[in-house]
Amino acid sequence: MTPSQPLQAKYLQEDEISQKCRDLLPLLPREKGWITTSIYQYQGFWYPPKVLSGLLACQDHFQAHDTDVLLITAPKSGTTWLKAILFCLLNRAEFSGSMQHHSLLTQSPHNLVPFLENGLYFGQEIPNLASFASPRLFASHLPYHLLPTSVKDSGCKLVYLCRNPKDTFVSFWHFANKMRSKATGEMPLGECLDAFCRGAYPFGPYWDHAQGYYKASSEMPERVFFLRYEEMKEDPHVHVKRLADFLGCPLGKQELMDGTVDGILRMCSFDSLSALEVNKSGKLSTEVETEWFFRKGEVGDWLNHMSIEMGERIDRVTQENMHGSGLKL
Ligand code: PAP
Repeated sequence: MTPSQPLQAKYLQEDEISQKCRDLLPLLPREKGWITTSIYQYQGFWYPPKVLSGLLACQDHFQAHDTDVLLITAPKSGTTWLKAILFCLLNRAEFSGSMQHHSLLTQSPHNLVPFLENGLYFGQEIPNLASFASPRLFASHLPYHLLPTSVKDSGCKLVYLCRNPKDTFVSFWHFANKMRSKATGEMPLGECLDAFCRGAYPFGPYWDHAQGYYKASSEMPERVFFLRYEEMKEDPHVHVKRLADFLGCPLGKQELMDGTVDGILRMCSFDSLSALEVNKSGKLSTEVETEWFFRKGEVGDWLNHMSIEMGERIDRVTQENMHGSGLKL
């Protein structure tokens, strides 16, 4: 890739989409994208073309198993962190006693817990998932109503992580600017804020995304676990234990005393993960640099980038779009 070529020319290439997606695009509402030239609205949510292609392939081909665990997030809600924690929880027997040879030391959480529409089903070929051991752990940014039918029909478990919309927005804006090449330049924050408030950014609208899973978790608490980034930050021990219970692998008496939870949280902390070589200088198959997933990892960083008025605007639009769901963000 030459320095003057926008990164998106290699990532999210529009000419690599499926014929099904290609036929669909002209029929869909279109907006300017933050990373790709355009994003398209499909069944109420917005996607870059290649992600839409992955979504359609995933809906057509992904067969969920009853034992699967899916981590679902809107982008920039703390996906990388929860991927690491869930991987540790579900594979803790393998690494009991010593974290020295833990897979997280040498592999990105995004490789250990791959995305569906945004990863495994991203290319032209239907992936072979036979090598994934049970319980399989995947991630997705898909809204609830667009999950593959097999996910809803199976007994698989969904963990949904959401984050304060103002921090989510600021995190996404930073990430989008990294994804854009120097030649394309930064997106003005105000322009992105307008789009965010209209819901027109990848996997938006934010509030519809969160509400879909909040409703599902209220109706099926044994299948859908609703968690907030901020509460994980405040009391991670409590929520790791709740997660283990939900996933059907509760922490035993011995584990509760021998520092297992401390070990997992230390391993998955922002400081530990971001200091690892694989997360400092690695690249995912999508060309995304692993260090872009680690910026600050703090609650309330939006105040360093937006005015109070801008924050109030996000609060107002979030409030207006809550439709009396009972969800407070
Ligand atoms: P994705 O949805 O595109 O996969 P995601 O991991 O949700 O990305 O977004 C990265 C955010 O999670 C960053 O937030 P920030 O921009 O506000 O800093 C990143 O710093 C944060 N993050 C990554 N790892 C951790 C961690 N171990 N603990 C807490 N926050 C983290």
